[in-house]
Amino acid sequence: MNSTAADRYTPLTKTAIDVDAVVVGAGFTGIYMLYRLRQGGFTARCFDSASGVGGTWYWNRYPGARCDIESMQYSYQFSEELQQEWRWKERYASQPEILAYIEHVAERYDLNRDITFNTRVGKATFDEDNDLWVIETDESEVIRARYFIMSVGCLSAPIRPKFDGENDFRGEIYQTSLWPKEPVDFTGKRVGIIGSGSSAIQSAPLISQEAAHVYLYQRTPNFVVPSQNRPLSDEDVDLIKSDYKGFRRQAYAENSAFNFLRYDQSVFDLPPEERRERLDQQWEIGGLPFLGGFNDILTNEDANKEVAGYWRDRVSEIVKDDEVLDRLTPDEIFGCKRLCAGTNYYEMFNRDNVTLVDISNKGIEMLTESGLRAEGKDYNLDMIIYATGFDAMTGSVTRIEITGANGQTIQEKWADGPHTYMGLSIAGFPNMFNMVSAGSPSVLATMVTCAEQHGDWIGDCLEYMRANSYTRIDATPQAEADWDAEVNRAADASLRVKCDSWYVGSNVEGKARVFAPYIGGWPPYITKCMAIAQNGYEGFDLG
Ligand code: N01
Repeated sequence: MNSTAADRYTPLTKTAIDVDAVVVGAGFTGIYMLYRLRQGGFTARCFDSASGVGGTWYWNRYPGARCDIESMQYSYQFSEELQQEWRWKERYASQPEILAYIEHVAERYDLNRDITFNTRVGKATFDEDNDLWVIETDESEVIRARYFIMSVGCLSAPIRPKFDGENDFRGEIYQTSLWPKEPVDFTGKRVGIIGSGSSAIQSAPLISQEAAHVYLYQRTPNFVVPSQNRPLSDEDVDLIKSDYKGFRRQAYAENSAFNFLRYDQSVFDLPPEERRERLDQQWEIGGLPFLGGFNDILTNEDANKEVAGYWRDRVSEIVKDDEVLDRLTPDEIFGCKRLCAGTNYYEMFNRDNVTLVDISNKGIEMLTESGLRAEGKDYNLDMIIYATGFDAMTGSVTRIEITGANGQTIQEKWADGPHTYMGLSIAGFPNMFNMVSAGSPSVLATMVTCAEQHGDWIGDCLEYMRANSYTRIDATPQAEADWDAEVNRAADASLRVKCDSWYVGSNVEGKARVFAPYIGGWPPYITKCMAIAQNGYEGFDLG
């Protein structure tokens, strides 16, 4: 019988570790963690299955991929030199620009030398006798580390639904979240795009400019507002750079950890005409900040309906065909799913070479040799693109075989949804940290800001452990239960729990329905994180 790498491993003494920490994932979060560990004098190795840094921004190379948080905020703030020297080109950065930025940071701080690329961490087991993690890679390497740090991303476990006849299709198949590095030629091709989330919304308008025909297969429509992306002028950049620290400080005071024009007024505080003017103004600002027009869009259903009505008016000015407009109109709470920021999305449906196919009844039935069958009709296609989303928040953690104390696996622990203490720690999984994921503001805050705050908190914690000669830290079940209750309380106060979305995991069959990120706001979250540290890591058992 073949022995596994773990069988060959013999538990060693407490000091016999290969590195202090193993970090999984080399996106924004992982590379900051690596930097922070090095600053603290810890040895570390980072692993990533990609051939370079970037995480989400490495894989999602599809045409039009772009961030929905402004570039001058979606960037690191730990170094004044770094934030002063980098010049963002657009209000919302494109994938190539963000990837170039991450590569620049990795090179500038010489981080690549501790990253092993093209290597996936498949298994991690806590060794209770020695307070360390035994980590195995798909390259059969076994590493013993005191700390195991997950920085695997919230939207990094792509979903590709299985359809009958998949192997019969003779054309090209792509997936937005696993897009190739080589350019894809759409010229003269009939392209089928499955899905109508952000990835489809960003890519379809560009693809339709080259393709002979685009068929967009939509099961559920989404609310899209114009991103109002534009090049950043020197004046835009200089204004922020003249007091970047102050600008970041203001962002820290926001629930979402980013700066935007926000009004502390109800929809019903303004008479209809002024309400409309406010919404017009927000429409011109565009993107996620559109939601800043009023403070009750996501808490009051009547306020929400008003805004949804406004959205419909604006989109009806764009889409010429009323039937298409009806199909594009969601029947749900505005902004319940993550609001999509688009460029020429609705305009695209006025083109002769674009067809919106409603698949809300039977869905995609099968792939065929020459295309696919949906809603009883055959479509001839040269290319099929899956824009079908992710097993978000937890999928990138649970696809690794992680076994904590007492032999409990992460799959068992999270069978009924994620349980965490501050999102950072999971009771029963000592010396493991989970960054920018379930239980923390993560996707509801600026991810890069969250990555730095988590990296600093973990770095400080490890320094505290070292200074006090502790080798083991584990969240108490009570602290975790209290935090779970707070995560749920905050979610229940928002309309966002009311619809199906990847926030609640409903896009994955069989997944427990739990609103995974912490929606209680950035300031209360970081205040609690600081208090925990100041009180000697309250809520943790240290040993
Ligand atoms: O994924 P999604 P996404 N048959 O889950 C459909 C971030 N992001 O990659 O809604 C047919 O939103 C599914 O239909 P339905 C951002 O946070 C950001 O587009 O389940 N269709 C849906 O339409 C975003 O929210 C940007 O009925 C199927 C689509 O696939 C998140 O990533 C850009 C299907 C999936 O939409 C996810 O966005 C891109 C099936 N079997 C991504 N299965 C920015 O703008 C699924 N679908 C920053």
